[in-house]
Formats: sequence, structure tokens, C-alpha cells
Amino acid sequence: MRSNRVGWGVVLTAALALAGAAGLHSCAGAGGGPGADVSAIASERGLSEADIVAAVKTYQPTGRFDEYVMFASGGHSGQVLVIGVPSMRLLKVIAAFTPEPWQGFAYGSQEHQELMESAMMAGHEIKWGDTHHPALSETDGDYDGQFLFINDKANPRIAVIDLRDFETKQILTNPNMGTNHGGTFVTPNTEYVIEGAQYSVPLWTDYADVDRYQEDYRGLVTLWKFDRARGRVDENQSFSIELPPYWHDLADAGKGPSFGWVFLNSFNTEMATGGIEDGNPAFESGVSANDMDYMHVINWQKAAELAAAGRTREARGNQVIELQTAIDEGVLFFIPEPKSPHGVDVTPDGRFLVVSGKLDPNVTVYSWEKIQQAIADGQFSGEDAYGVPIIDFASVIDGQLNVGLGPLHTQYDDKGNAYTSIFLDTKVTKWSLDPLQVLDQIDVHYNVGHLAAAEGDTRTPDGKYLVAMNKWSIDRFNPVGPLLPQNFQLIDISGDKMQLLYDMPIGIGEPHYAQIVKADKLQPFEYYPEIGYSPATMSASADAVQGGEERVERTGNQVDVYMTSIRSHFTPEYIRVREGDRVTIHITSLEQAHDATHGFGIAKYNINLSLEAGESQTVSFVADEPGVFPYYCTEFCSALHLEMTGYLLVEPRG
Ligand code: CUK
Ligand code: CUA
Repeated sequence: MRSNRVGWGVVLTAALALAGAAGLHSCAGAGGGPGADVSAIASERGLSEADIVAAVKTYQPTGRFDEYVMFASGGHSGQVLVIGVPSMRLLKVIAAFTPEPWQGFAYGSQEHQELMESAMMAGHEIKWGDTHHPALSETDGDYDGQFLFINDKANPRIAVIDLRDFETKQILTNPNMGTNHGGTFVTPNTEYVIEGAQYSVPLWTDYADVDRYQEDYRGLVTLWKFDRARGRVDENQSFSIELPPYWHDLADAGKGPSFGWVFLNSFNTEMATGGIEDGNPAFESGVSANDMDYMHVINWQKAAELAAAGRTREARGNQVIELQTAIDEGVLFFIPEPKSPHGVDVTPDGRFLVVSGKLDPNVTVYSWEKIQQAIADGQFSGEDAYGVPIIDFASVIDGQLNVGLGPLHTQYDDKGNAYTSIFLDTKVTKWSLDPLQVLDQIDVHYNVGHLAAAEGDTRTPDGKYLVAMNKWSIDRFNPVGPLLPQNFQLIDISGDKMQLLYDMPIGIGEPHYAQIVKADKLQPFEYYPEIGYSPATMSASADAVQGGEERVERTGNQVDVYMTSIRSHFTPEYIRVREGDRVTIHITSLEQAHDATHGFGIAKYNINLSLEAGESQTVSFVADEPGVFPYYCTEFCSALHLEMTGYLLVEPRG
């Protein structure tokens, strides 16, 4: 331990040099001044030289913004985390699939109720999601900062988030998947949002027992057509491609020379059906028996032409290109990939694909040029049981490199280097693509899953920062009982040697993937552009209430309340109804000041809205419980915030 606490003169000089470079004054030597304090504080806290450098690289003084913003999946919280990089400050949790009271997401607002109803599956209103892979919208292969998509693995769904207000606008359900995993990924101009299934289920029949697995179960990939002008997916122009009943994993879209293609990993090409309770090999071993599975190479441009030409068959209301059509029309090819493959990551220039097999210590680098040539020449080494042509493995690989035990996912920097997460060795390996060689390794803590690099999935990654998204934290933080947070570790990748800078515990769910965008690409609203704006439609609301127009209207049992909120009162302050009335409150915030948010919570009715400046929302409920129920503003909006209140009076029926 002592050897950590070295070289105070050097450390101090380094820290002050950095401070000087930042244009700050230093007062070294002035007793009790900042200079003298750094050394004393560091010594007292037992900080090493590397610790101080890490602190100086990540600390943001109050009011200073981060250079990057990371959008991370919130795992089985069903949400999205927004984090500043390099400070690793949590900026927001975006309600994606799961009700969230601070944002008033699905706590009584009619707009959110409609969204939740559109997101129902199998007749259930679903109150959680398992978010894995966020994807920022792209223009010409570069993040454009406009939209974010994310999958719900558990209930095969996709959320569309508008980055003008960081709110979920649309949730798409996929009736032909059991779960998803190969999503979301976008094509380079966000033409399509890709969703690949994971565990195969019956496609053309509603029910089939597992003894019909090979006949009736099917894999699937769906391409959701994004309408950027509307900020919504157009379901009518979306389509799917039927795949053999393998289990599908991660995907990536080609770019540059590989534009127009999607690459989708698979496992369980064994088509193992488990059943450990009947003495069969467990799924665990059955699905990982083969040395090779198949990377699916999919021509999405050709598939889109087929779908537009009606070469589809309907399954549960969605258009599906049948497997035989995909084979006949040259939409689908396989390439063997070792072993229990997980990530497939296209290089920034679109010329190579990197695949990691969880049970193979190598990354395998495939050459798009060679793949294209093999397809053009019709050079196949065979076909699978369903007739899909298989491209010869050896003829299309550029090389393999031993990066460590259990490689999962790969990211890229601006210097032609790749970074692969090594799950079993719990490391990150930095390697170069040309020549193929390992350059550096760093320990992470512990069991790393995905990595996210600054601008990492664009055609021009920035390098600089890499975040290791670790599954276990064990001894990194204060103990909080047997359920521990996940651990994001920020790594500086600007130099030859990687340096660990910062640990950020994630105590809300297990995040999987994240994307990191240059902060200045985001142009969010400071407040809604006009008073009476509906986030659900991103336009003026027909139900907006202007100041002076507040009123209560009754038609039979229907009571419509037209309400406004402004510091520090609601108008009206009394809502008088009778037991059994349907009450609809149209409420508009008259604020146009930055950060002037009001909440609207009604006691005991499970209602809470968040009304950002200018926002208009509607809440509708049956006053089924008689009594007196205060309502109040749930955001501390002003000195007289506690006074921002009123009463819902529900008179008992005689
Ligand atoms: S998966 Cu979680 S570590 Cu869903 Cu992208 Cu690899
Ligand atoms: Cu408005 Cu508190």
C-alpha cells in the first residue's frame, strides 16, 4: 500500500500543471493556499499519483457541462440512463417501458395510458421491460442526436424516444417474437430500426409443442421503418424475415462498403430443446455443443424491395418474407462463426466485422470484401438444414486474434484500434486491426459485459473514453445487502496505456449496452415551444387551457376540468364532483421559464403528473371513492410551493 503513496512533489506539480493549463491560478507555497492543500488532502486520503490524475481528468466544477452524454440501458428497470462523461454524473432516468412517478409517466395521464395500452402484450398491461441495446438515430453513419431507440428483451418491444424532450413517444410490440435481443440497431440513415428475436417460438401457428420444434418454431428479424419527419416508426412499411429456429443474438448494420446489409449472430444451431427434468442435456450444454454457429448476412435493401412488392405472407398482422423467398432472392446467407458467438461489431470503415465467441479466446475478423466476393461468385461450402447457403469460413476471414477468455463485445477508437470486453478474464483487451495484434490489457471489476466508446458506433469514433459495463461489483462499494449494484468503469483510452478513471455504481437494474454521443449534438428543448404543447403529439394540444379560460363543464356524469398551473397556484382550487362521475382534467402549465416544473398529484387516486413549462396533459379517472382528497404540486417550484394545492371533493351518492 505504501508504494502507492509516492512522489508528492511530482503529483503536486502534475496537478498544478493541469490546473495551470485549465487557466486556473495556483498558489503553491502560500501556506494554507490551494497548492499546499492538494498535497495534504491527497496524503490524508491515501491517494496515489494515478488517483489524482484520474480525479483531475473527471472532476467537473459546478456549472461545467460534460463533453459527452452516455445513453445506457437500464436493464430490467425498463428505463434508459443518461450519464455525463467524463464526470459519470447521472443526469436523468428516462421512463422508457416502466411507469415512473417523477416524470409522471403512466400515473394517470391519458396520453401515457394510451401509450401503455398500445404496448400491451398477450392481453397484459406490462409494467416492466428488460432494456438491452440503445441506438441513437444516425445520419450518414453518424449520430445525429435526434432520436433514441431501445429494445425490451423480455416482452419483444421497441421504444422510440424523442431527444427534444427525452420522452418515449411510441412503443412497438412484435407479435411474432417470443423475446428479442438483436435490437436495437439502426441502419446508417435510420432507414430501419433492427430487431432480432432471441428464443424461437412458433411463427405460422399459434401453438406447437416442442416436439414440433424444427417444423414449427422459427427465428425472426424485423426491420421497423422509421419516419423521421413524424418521429415515429411506420408499422405499415415495416416487415420481418423468417429465419430457421436457431436462437438469434446481437446484430449490427453495415456501413460504407457494407451499407445495405445487416449482420446477425445466432447460437443454438443445434436446435437443442433442453428438458433437464426429463434427463435431456440442459439448454446450457445442448445449445453450445457445436464448434460453429452461423452469422446471418442479410441484404436489407433487397428485402425491402421484396416487401414493397408484396412478396410477403402475413403473420399476426405483420408482413413476413418467408425463409424460402429470402433464400431464393439472395437475401440471406450464413457464415460459420466460433463458438457460442455473442457480439458482432462492424468496423467504423465498414470493411470488417468482428465476432466474439464466448467459448473461444479469439476474436474473428471477417472481411466484407471477401464475403461480397463469395456471394457474387456463388461460392458456397454447403447449406444448412433449411437450404440457406453457407459461405466457407476460411475463405472470408481476415484473421483471428487471441484476446483472452470469454470475449463478448468490441468497440473502436479513432486510431484503428479495437477494444474487446473479456468476460471470464474480467479485462478489456486493446488490439489493432492492422496488423492484428494485442496492444494493451486492463483489469476491470468485475465480469465485464458491453463496452461503450465515445461516438463508438459511428463512422468516426472519437477515442478518448471507454466505459466498461460490469455485471458484478462485489467489493467496489459500500455494502448494501445481497443485491449489489452493477459497476460502470470509465477508462481513458487517449494514450497507449489504458487508465481506469472512475467507478459509477448503477443501483436500478442491470444495464447492457450504451452509446456515447458528443454533447453538442443534442439540442433538447429548454421548455415546450408554446403554452399548451402536448408531448404526445409534439404539437399544440387541442385541449390546451390558456390563462383566464379555466372552467369546469359538466355533461351528465362527465365532468371536464380546464385547469392551469403557474407559480404558485392551480386554477381552479376546488374540483367538486359526485361519486361515480368520470372526471377529466385538462391541465396546462402557463410557465415559460427554464426548469419551472410543476407536479400534479391527487391523494389516494394513484395520480401524478409532471408538467414541464408549457406542457399540456390530460388525466381522466372515475371518482369511485367519496371523500375529500387534497391535490398538490409535487415539485418544489417556489417559496410558496406548499401552498400550491387544492381539493378534490367527491360527494357521496345519496
Ligand atoms: S447482451 Cu448483455 S452483456 Cu443483451 Cu448485448 Cu452482451
Ligand atoms: Cu408548483 Cu410546487
